[in-house]
Amino acid sequence: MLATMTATVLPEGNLVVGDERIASSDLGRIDHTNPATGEVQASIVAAGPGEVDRAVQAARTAFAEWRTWHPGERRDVLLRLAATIEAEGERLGLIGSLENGTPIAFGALACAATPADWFRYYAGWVDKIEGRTIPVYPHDAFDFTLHEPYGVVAVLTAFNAPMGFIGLKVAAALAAGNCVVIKPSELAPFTTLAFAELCLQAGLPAGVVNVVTGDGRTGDLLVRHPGVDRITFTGGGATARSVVAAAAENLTPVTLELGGKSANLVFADADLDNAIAMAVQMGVALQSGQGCLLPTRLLVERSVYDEVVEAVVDLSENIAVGDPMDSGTLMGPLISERHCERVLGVIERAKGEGAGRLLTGGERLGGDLAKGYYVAPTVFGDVDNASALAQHEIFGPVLSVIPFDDEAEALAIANATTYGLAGFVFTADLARAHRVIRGLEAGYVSVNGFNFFPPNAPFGGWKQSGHGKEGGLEGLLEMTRVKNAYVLFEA
Ligand code: TXE
Repeated sequence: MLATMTATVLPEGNLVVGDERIASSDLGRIDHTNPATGEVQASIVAAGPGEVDRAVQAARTAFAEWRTWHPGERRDVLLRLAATIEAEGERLGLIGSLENGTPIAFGALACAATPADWFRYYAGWVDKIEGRTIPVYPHDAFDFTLHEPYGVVAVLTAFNAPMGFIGLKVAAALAAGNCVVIKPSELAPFTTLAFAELCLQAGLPAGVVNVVTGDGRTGDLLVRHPGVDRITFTGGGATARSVVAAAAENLTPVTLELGGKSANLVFADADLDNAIAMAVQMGVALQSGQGCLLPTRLLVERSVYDEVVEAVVDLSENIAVGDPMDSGTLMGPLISERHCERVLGVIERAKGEGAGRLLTGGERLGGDLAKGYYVAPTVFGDVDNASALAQHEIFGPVLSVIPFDDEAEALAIANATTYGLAGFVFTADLARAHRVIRGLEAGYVSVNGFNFFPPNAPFGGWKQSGHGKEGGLEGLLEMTRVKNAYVLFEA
């Protein structure tokens, strides 16, 4: 049944270049494995130099016309695209569950409703990209600024939320008048391919959105292409270093949205039930821990530490782990065998080094889940913040709990990391909340809750979590270049 459904639901895995579909390349094809079953279910083209060049040329050709569209028309076609994505929510959610194990309960939200929201929001900006007039002298001169599109934007995305990244990156790029070449992760390419078809269906001209699938080789070819005017990358730090080095060849500007090891500070005066529920939902279960901004370090004030740890362990042991196609599943598999083994290796090393006390989990799940890439919800207590367990992003369902005695110590622990993506705070003390907001070295801080990627707010990391913003006016301006013009007509 699953095989039949997969065959009918997953796109064929061919490149979308202009209005062409390319089914082969010199680099061959790459198999795709369903992470819940461990079975090969489809394949994608690995785009080579020729295909990447054709995609960049298609974007360049389309750009000449796309940038001259009346703003109202560009706004309207992006609104149509948002509606088209939303109408396909169930199918996109299904594809998402098959490609990266996102639980179907969240599929339509993650793969359709959220990206559609971002396209509606940025459609609203199209006719409001305003510049400034600059006071100049003599008075018969005129000076002003323009925000112009870059042209061809290369969009490289990670496996864990491909449609989310399309919302964060492509909506702003198109609203600003750019065209895009998207290179999704080879581990989750299919929702992006489905998106490209929906763009044509909604009336975007061929070439405005192009998709070249493949692995790092294809990504590297795209980043190095001299026809690419701007790059926006979401992924890991190691890959980001390769991307920046390759982009340096043409001095192509790059936005980097990278990993994190975000701290979640729970003070004794907080609503502890709320804090505990959030700590487990976001620090262990969500996306099986495969999320960049997830609060994977739980810092708890010592006076409530034992109470919170006991409740966190109990809640973690009751997370509904299972088949992502089952509507009751809260946590699905990790993305691949290799990643699953990597996470289990981190857990074993942490146990061996005495980085903390393993309180629950730590093992690969068997039984009905043995064929998939499942790691049990895992919690370590009394973790040494200097340990690899606390310092390095694991990208799995592994929570490190650390006690603190006072606000200054909590901030020192939270900031003692090379990352700076997000910070979370639970407290009833408003003054303390504002002190901690200012004290955290992170691009995003959330107090007593979490506002799930609203399109009107800027998201992006500090330090080695990257630079650049996605969302809000900041995200739009990232996709434009400023031109200053001075005009003088002798009277
Ligand atoms: O990333 P990878 P993954 C981060 C998360 C974690 C990582 C996991 O923290 O570190 O992403 O995602 C392509 N030249 N974020 O494993 O391996 C590759 O094919 C050019 C942060 O997918 O870095 C894929 O398309 N491209 C994020 C993309 O790069 C190359 C939220 C990323 O791959 C390449 C979610 C190369 N040499 C996850 N090698 C945030 N901050 O928003 C690979 N690629």
